[in-house]
This record gives sequence, C-alpha cells and structure tokens, in this order.
Amino acid sequence: MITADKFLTPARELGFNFFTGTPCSYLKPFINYVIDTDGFDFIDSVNEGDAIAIAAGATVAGKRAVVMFQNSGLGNAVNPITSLTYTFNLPVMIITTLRGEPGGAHDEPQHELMGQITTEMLETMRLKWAYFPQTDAEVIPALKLADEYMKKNHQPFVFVMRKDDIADYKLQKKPAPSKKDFSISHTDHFELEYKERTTRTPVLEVMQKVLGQEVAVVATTGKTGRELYEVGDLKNQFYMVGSMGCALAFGFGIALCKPNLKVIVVDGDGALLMRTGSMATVGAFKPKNLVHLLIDNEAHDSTGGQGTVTGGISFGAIAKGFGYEQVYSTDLLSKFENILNEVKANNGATFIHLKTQKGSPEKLGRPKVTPAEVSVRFADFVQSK
Ligand SMILES: Cc1ncc(C[n+]2csc(CCOP(=O)(O)OP(=O)(O)O)c2C)c(N)n1
Repeated sequence: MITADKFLTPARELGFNFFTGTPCSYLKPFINYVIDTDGFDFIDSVNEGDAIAIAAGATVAGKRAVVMFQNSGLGNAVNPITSLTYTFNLPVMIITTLRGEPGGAHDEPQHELMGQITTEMLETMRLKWAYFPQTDAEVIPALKLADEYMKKNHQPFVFVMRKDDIADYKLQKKPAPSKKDFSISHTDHFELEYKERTTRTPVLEVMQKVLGQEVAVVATTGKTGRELYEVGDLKNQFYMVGSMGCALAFGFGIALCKPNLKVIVVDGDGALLMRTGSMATVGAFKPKNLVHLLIDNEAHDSTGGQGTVTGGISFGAIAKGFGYEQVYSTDLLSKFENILNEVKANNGATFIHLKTQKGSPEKLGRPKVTPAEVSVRFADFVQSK
C-alpha cells in the first residue's frame, strides 16, 4: 500500500497533471487527492469511453493525461482505445482497477468474470500494462516504465490497481453548489420539409468560409470528415475516422486545455445519440470557446441512410437543459451562416442544431492523409495557440 501523493507527486513532475475518469471505490483516495491538490485538473466523466476521448483531446492540446476507472467500465472504453488513441497515436495513461481479482478478497458477483478477464482484455487490445505499484520503492521504476513507453511508442500505458493499493484519504474540498434553473424554455426554429433542406457539403462549405483557419475543427465519424476533406483539407481540421460519438468529448478536452482557441465540433445525430452524456459534461464546465454543431439528417447516412430516431427530438431543449449557454436551431443555410458569424464573435458554450437531409456528393473519396499525419499536424496547430 502507498499513499496517493507517493505516486502523484512524481507523476506530476513528469507532466501528468490532467486527470479524468469515472470513480471506483478502489480509486477513491487517489481521485480525492487529485481533487484536493493544486496543480491537478480533474474532470469527472460520465463514462469511461468519454474519459478516454477527453484525455485524447487534452493530449492533442499538449497535456499529459491520466484516465482512471473501474474495470467494469473497461468495455465502455474499448472503442475509443482501439479507434482513437491507437489510431491517432495519443499516449494517455490509464489506471484501471481490478475488482474481482482472481484469488483476491471476496468481491461482488458482478465483478467475478470481469476480474478474470481484465488483463486478458488488455492483452487482446495489445495494450502495454503493469500492476500499479504497491510499495514506495516500486513507484519511480513503474512511472519510468510508463513514461518511456508512452514517449517512445505514442500509445497508452495501463496500470492495473488492486484492492487497498492506495491508503485512505478523505476528500477535503466541498463540491461547488450547482446552480439549478428549472424554468428553462426553448423553441425550435425549423421551417422546411425534409426534402427542401440542405445536404451536408454546403454546410461544411459555409463553415469553412466563415470560420477560416484559426478555429480547431473536429469532424465526426463517417461522411462528415470525408466531405470536409473534399471541401478543403486544412491542418486545423481533425477527421475522426472512428470512435463514433467521441467527437464532443475530444473537442471538449481541447477546449478546456486551450481556452484561447475556438473549437467547433461537427457532430452527427447518430453519433450524438450514442454518447449524449458528454453534453452534460460540456454543460457543466461550459467552456466558453466550444461550439457544438449538430448536423441532423435524421439518419445514419454514412452506413446506408438508415433512419435514426431524431425526427422528433429537440436537441436544443436538451442542450439548454444540460446547461449550454447559447442555443440555436435552424434548417436554413443562410440563417446558419448568420449564426456562425455570431458565435465566431461571441463567447459561451454553444449548441447549434441544424436540420439537413441526407445525401453526399457522388464518388465521395476518403482522406488521403493518414490519421497519424492528421494527428501530428492538428496537434501542432492546437499547441501553437
Ligand atoms: C461504435 C461504432 N458503431 C458503428 C459504427 C459504424 N458507423 C460509422 S458512421 C455511422 C453513422 C453515423 O451516423 P450519424 O452520426 O448520424 O452521421 P451521418 O452518417 O448521418 O453523417 C455508423 C453507424 C462506428 N464507426 N463505430
């Protein structure tokens, strides 16, 4: 058993000062110490996959990030680990607990199977891992191993934390009282029939024209990134080729770490429904420089146009309810252009719900630039701000 500071102080000296994750009772003293101690940021994420994406965004912005979660949630993180951090070479440190450790102390039945397969799952994902240090003498060699592996391979490193690895630590800080407004109202402004609406490419053209090259653009999975690439390949654009639904958490991580850089996340309705919870994190932290644009064609257009269930959903009302500061809705391209001009000049966590129809240019290609190349040049752009 070690005390949290024995690991966290040297970790901070190596630059690890951005923490995110979803709690586990084994992690309690560790997280509480991070929350209480100056020089660490902690973002409580709504699920483990979002935590990986937030940390990936922080990494692009030049931070060294640590994700912490219970092994029950490792499954929630598989997709962003295999499609985001692996694909884009983003070395986040992961600490997963080992509830249900085989041969360990008695644990609850829901942890039994996961406890048996946790390290096998890490191996299957080809993640480099080690047990979390249990004595003071093991800390520096463990951190050195992780640090060197991450720097050399640009890939995540995982520590597996067992029961009682960290000595108890009681949280000192009181949570800030949250302001609640239960009288929120919102009206959507949609005028057109489905077939009268614009398709995606004209939206992306307007966006590129209005926002130019000084705004970080994160484009969601599927045809959005592919069409943006066709409209014009720019170094301030990140094409999220996988990790569906993670664009918002990723853009949020960037926006938090680079408050002077405007970040726009271009989301899809299918993707947003997959990880709607990340809107709650955005609404709580309210990054002033984040614009969340939802292109809602009411379909999984990229995979054949199957309908999503968004026809009757007021995402604007949801965004307001989650605490976004500026909320817009439209289905008119001209109005969308005005809105973009407005939010370009304004500050405030912003949501734009833009209704479109499905459809793409015929013979839509795929980015010729590789994810690894996109990652490097986008990080250079973000970190220059
Ligand atoms: C986790 C995951 N599930 C499914 C897919 C396959 N997939 C790629 S794009 C896409 C549709 C995305 O729909 P939406 O966000 O509405 O965007 P649109 O295609 O309409 O632009 C799907 C299902 C994936 N890449 N990742």
